[in-house]
Amino acid sequence: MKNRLAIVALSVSLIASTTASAQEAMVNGEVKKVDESAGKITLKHGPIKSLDMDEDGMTMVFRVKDSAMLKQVKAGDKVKFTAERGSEGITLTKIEKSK
Ligand SMILES: [Cu+2]
Repeated sequence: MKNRLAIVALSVSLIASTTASAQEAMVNGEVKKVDESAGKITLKHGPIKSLDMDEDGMTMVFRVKDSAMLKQVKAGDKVKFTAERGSEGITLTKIEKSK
């Protein structure tokens, strides 16, 4: 009985994580410059469908939601990120190093 409950809980969390990753597709990019004090990062990035950027290899400056996000990355790193259009321009909502 206890085992059955554990299996149910596990499948619920699996469904939840699959849904989350489908909603926000990560974009591949490469860090060109990090400006932690300004809370900005320059990325060369692949197409971002949700922002109508179909071009590959575009380099641009992004604001970040939280400048602490910039501590995890440095120029030259290959990264995956998500971005959204906010009131102050396009903002990175998530960034992680890609393996
Ligand atoms: Cu762009």
